[in-house]
Formats: sequence, C-alpha cells, structure tokens
Amino acid sequence: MLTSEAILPDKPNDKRETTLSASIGRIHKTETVEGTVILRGEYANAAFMFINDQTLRMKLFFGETPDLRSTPAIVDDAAKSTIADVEEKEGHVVISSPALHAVVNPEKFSLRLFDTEGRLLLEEKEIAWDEKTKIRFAAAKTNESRIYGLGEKTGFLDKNGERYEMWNSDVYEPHVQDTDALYQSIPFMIHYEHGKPAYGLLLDNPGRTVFDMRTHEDRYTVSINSGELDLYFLGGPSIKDVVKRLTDVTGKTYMPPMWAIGYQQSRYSYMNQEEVLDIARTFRKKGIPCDVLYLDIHYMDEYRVFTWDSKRFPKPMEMMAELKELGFELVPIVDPGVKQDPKYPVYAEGVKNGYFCRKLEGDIFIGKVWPGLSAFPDFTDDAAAEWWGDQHRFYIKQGINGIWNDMNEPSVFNESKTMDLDVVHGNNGNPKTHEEWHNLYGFLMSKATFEGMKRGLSGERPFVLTRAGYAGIQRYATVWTGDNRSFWEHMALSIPMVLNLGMSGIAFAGPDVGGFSHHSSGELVARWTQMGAFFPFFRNHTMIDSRRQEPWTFGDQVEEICREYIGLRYRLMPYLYSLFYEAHKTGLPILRSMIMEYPDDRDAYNICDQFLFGSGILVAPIYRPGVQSRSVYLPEGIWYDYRTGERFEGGRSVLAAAPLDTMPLYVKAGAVIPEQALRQSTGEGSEQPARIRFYVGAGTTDVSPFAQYEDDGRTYAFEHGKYRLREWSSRESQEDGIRIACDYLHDGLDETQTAILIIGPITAKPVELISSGGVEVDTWIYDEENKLLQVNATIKHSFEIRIRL
Ligand code: MIG
Repeated sequence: MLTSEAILPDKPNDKRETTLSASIGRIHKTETVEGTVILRGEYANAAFMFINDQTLRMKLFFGETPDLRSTPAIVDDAAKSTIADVEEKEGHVVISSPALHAVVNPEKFSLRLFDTEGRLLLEEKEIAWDEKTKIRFAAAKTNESRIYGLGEKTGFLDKNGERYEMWNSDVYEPHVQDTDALYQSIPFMIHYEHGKPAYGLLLDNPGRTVFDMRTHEDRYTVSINSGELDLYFLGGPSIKDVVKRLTDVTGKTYMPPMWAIGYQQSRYSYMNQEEVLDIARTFRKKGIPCDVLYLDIHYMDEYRVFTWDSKRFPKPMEMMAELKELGFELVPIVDPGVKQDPKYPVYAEGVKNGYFCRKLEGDIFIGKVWPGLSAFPDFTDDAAAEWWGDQHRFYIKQGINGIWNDMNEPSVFNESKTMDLDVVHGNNGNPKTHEEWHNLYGFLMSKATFEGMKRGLSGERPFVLTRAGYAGIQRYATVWTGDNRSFWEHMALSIPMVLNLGMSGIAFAGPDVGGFSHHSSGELVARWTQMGAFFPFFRNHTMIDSRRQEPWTFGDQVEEICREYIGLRYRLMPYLYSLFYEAHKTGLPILRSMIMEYPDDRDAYNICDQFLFGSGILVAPIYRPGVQSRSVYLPEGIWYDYRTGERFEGGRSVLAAAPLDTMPLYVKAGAVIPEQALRQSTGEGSEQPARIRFYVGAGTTDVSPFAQYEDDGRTYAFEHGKYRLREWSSRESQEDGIRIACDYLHDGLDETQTAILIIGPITAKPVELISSGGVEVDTWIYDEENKLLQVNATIKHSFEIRIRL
C-alpha cells in the first residue's frame, strides 16, 4: 500500500508532454509504387495505401522504401491494397478512393480526410518526433467530440478527456480510473460528433503507446514509444460502419461452439476431481442451467502445463466421462510459463528445439511465475507456435474442447512485471524486441492455442478464453476482463468496459460475474447474475480464499433469482446465438451502447448504466445495493416491458420497479425474438416447438428484420452450408393489418419445423389469418387477456401470414 508519501510536492510529472522537434516538412516528390502513394518530405516520408475504399493506411518512414509488412493483428486480406487515385488540385495532393479523399498540403505536410460528400472527417494537427522512435500524431477534436473504443479501459463510455496507455499489464490493484493500462491493448478509437460522420483510427503498434484525449482541448494525440507509426483511418459514416470496417482489417469474432455461450462456473480453484463432480451434480440437482466448469491452476502437477496433479485428479478420464454425461464441458487454465525442469518433457523439448524466448546473446529468458523459474514460448515463430498448439492434444484426448489462457501479458513476478524488454522474438526471421511487440504476446499465445485446438479437434469448434490481447484477438479468443473485485462499482464499471471492447471489435467478452477478489454478497451475486445473463461471456469466477460464489451459496432467494435469469439466457439462446453469428459475419458487437444504436440521440452519448442486447432488447441492470427502482432511458420508439407487456413511448426516462428478483428489461416494438424452451445445457435436446415472439406496434415505422441463425452448434459444417438463416419481420398498415413474414436466406438444414408464433399486442381478436408460401397454420388462438395471438404452425420455407384485424 502506498501512503501520502507517494504524492511528493516535488514529484516530477512524468506524464507531461515533451516538445518534439522534427516533422515531415515540405513534400518535394509524389510517386506511386504498386498502388502505394509515397510522399517524400524534407525530414521523413509517408506511404499511403487504400486497404479498401473506406480504409486508408498511412505509414511514416525514414529510409528509401517503406516496410509495408503488418503485424499479425491485420488480416491477410487487408494487405492487398486497392488502387488509389492521385492528383494535384489547387496546390494540394489529393489521394482518393471512391469513398475517401486525403488532402495533403505539400508546403508543410498536413493532412485532412474527407468523405465523398465533402464532409471533413479528420484533420491532422501534428506528426512529430525527437528521436526517430518517439513519434506523436495529433488530430483535431472539440469539446463536443465523443471518443469510443480503446479496448479494455476503466472509466465511462465516452473517453474524451481521458488518457490511456497501451501496455498489457497484470494489474492486481483495483481497477479504478487511474489504472489505465490493463491486460488488453486495443490501440483503436472512434471519433464521433453529433450530426457529423464518425471515423476510426487504428494504430498498429504493439509496443507501449499512449492515446491522450486530455492534455489538449483542441486535439488528441497518439504517441508511440518504439517501432513505427502505422495508422489506419477508417471511414463511417455511422459508428456501426466504423466497427465493421475495423473488423474488416483486424478480423471478425470466431464462431464459438454454442456451449461456450452458456452459463459457466469457475473458482480459483476447484481443488480436486470430487469437488468438480460435486459442483456439476449440484447444478443438475438444483436445476440451474450450466454448460462449463473451469479448472484453475491447482489441477496441474506443480503448475506444469499439460500435466495433471495425480493426487487431486487421479482419474481425469472418469471425471470427464461423468461431466459429459451430465452435459458439461471442462476448461482448464494454461499459462505460458513452462517450468524450468530438465526432467519435464515440455521444457526439455522447448529448449532442444529453440522454442523459448531468448536474449540476443542467446540465453533463454527465465522468469518467475507459479511453477517457479520458467521459460516462455516464443509464439512469434511459427514452429514454436505450432509446437505449443499441438501440446493441447494432451487435453483433447481427455475430451476437453476449451482452453483458458491466463498470465499471458506475459505476467512475470519481477520488478517490470513482464518479460525483459531486450528479449528478441524471432518472428520467422524478422526479429522484434519484446519492447516493440509486448502487446502481441497474449494474442499470439491464444492464436497458437486456437489453431492447435482446431487442428486437434478435427471438425469441432474450440473455445479459447484469454486475459491478454491486442487488436484482432477476437479472431482467436474470448476476452474476460481479469481480476476485478466483488465491488458494486466493478459491476457498474464492467458495462462501459465491455461496450467499448465491443466497439473495438471484440464482441465476445465479459467480466468475472460476482467479482473475483474480495467477498461477494448474495445481493451482489443476484444483481450481477441478472446482468451477466445478457453479457456475451457469462462466467462466475472468484478468488482463492474468498467466500464461495456458486449461485446456491446465499440462500433460497438468491438461488432462485440466479436460476431464473440464467434460465432466461437459455430461453433466449436462439436470439443470442444469432447475434454471435452476426458478430462473426459483420463484426458488430452483441452488447451495444445506446449511442451505437441511436446515434442521433444527443442524450445517449455517455449512457453506460444500461445497454442494448442486440438491437431489440434493452437491459437496465441494478448496480447498487438496496435499490428497488431505477430510471431507465428509453430512446425514441415504442417499448414493452418484457415481463408485463406494458407499453411505453420512448424519447424519455421512465421509473422502473426493480425489487431484488427483477431487472428491468424492455423490448422494442418491431423486434422479433426467437426463443426456445428452457434447458439445462445448450446441448440438451427438447421436444418443444420453437417459439418466435413478434413485438408489433411500431406502426408504419420501418423496422429491420431479425436474422435468425441455426446450425449444429458444435462443428464447422456451417462453413460448408449446413446452416439455416431466416429473416423474421412484421409490417403494419391501415389497409392490410399486420403481416408477419419469414424469409429463408439460406436453408442448409432442410427440416420442417413446428413453431409457435406469438404476435402482439393486438387489441382485438383478428378476423382472419391468410397465409401464403411455405407455412401451414395448424391452429390459432387469441389470448384476450394478454392481447396476444398464438399461431401454431408448421414451417417449411419462406412464408407470409396476413392478420386481418
Ligand atoms: O495471479 O490462476 O486473473 O482469474 O484465477 C493469479 C489463478 C493468477 C489470475 C487470473 C485469475 C485466476 C488466477 N490468476
């Protein structure tokens, strides 16, 4: 613990901005080499290339030719450039794609970016450096600028006024607002100003970098400490568009197996085989749905990865068989540190083949972590990465399909908290120091793990959970936000954190529900489980020696609340799984900020104590103790209370009742929500018909259809067409009444389906139902009390039902 001594009166402010001297200077030559436009300046040069019409890459370089290789964050497709058009206009150099124009003043290099409608997106204010390694980029902002993204950060949603460092750090201190470097570094931001087009800025530099939106009123700065200034400007015009473009460059969320989006239970640690089985049996006995249990570090033989502690886990195969029988998956933790022990084959093999990180002089870097002195694989080398990936066959052959990567910042128990900066990563012959590539270590570990698991699982989808990551981590792993505490404040904090992760391309993320360290209370677990049921990643995890945190620990009422809300997630699984597919295809997050869905709403820019689950469901968690009601902001449109059906007009705040067993939930008129009958795990079958719930009442407003996605939930057969994608929609008009429609976009399952369509609210009993296309209406009933029409139908392919009122 620090004391007041930490705030010495003469303590130098090490975060003060330094004055940088050099700049690009006057441009004296413009040339185009294979689609890349090179502007040669007095002191440095800039290379521009369009990755696609909406994405312009700019790299600063000092020598003769630019090194246009990218880091592994960038997907291969993004390496291809589209042809840029260069012309001189009124003394300016204009570099254009069909969507963007970069206008450079060659007198003293300055850059402005416009869209095709001539609207200014970005105005560069400075590119400067003192030594060639400390480079700063600045662009204009105003007090009206809203800044989003920046990955896993503390604080609120809008980051204007904040300053963040990107340096993957194992921070056990509480995640308060001034711990600004956490486990993940996503050097990406979205700039948005009301009424203007949004744009994105990605800095592809995995060393220590700083995004400063605090020091100056009129500009933000992006600084690098080592390596190169490699920027991507991403066009909009909407925030959603920017996120889509970011994920065109850094990749889309991997398609997880369905079990990985079920409820998960963890503890540091379930200490032995009996305890694991006991937890699994208790879930089933109590009827609380759950898909996954975790093994934290105590399962290993003295923390040697790829081993079992034979006393605690004498019969892992037997344990796995019972878990599978009960419908559970098991996810063990794997840290990067490999115990220095010549008798341990993983260590011996790694040394023999040169797979571990070394200093330039050739010594293997040895650092202390849980196993004691340890070596760390050099995941930048393909051979080492492949070797590491293949080690996972150890788990696969026991029936394990998911892996939890921890400590991969990498965290080392020394003064710098990480690997020595002068370690040289081989990187297949293009060496990088650890200082230059630190933020990629966890990314590359999870990539090696994901790819190794995928190879080993022959056709099944793996699940990988990671603590550390860099831009693009969504291609290989799910992100959990590390060691939070069982504090109400940390529950509240997790909302903007996960919303901004989503706006940084990472759709599949979540915090430790209930909080990791410190001791949770029943009320906190109840409230956090209610909220967690709507987070993409939903795992309850807690610290060694903390009060137990399973849903049944706190008495009947809390247990019942957890059962109810975890159950609700399982009932909404068809909706949630479809959102995952959307994230996988488009990059859009599952948890969405109000501003992302309602960008024209001036009041929405910093709302982060409520969020949207997809675009149809609004979730308003209770994040303080003793609270029985809260104000909920309903954006424009018509909203229904999910439970009571009560109708609200939006564009205002309402006061929602929220006794402990209730978290306010609203559904937007026009939404269609596919649901299923309750089950105890995602793999459990059901004889119940599917349920599609149509929330009508949007009037003649245009509402977008909901795309329901279905496949086997476990394999890659969907990549070969084995899936079904259907769009559900409802339309209303004076003359026609209500029309509900189902449009098959892809029918790779080829099954007839029995379904219950629930449509409402409808004020009076319909006169008649007229169906056309691939549906048979078996029966229909009008439920007068709830104002709902229930249609029992057999569905074969696209259809429409007209409901005459
Ligand atoms: O220093 O493996 O964030 O989830 O339970 C602690 C033990 C190391 C940190 C992880 C936490 C995990 C714990 N690990």
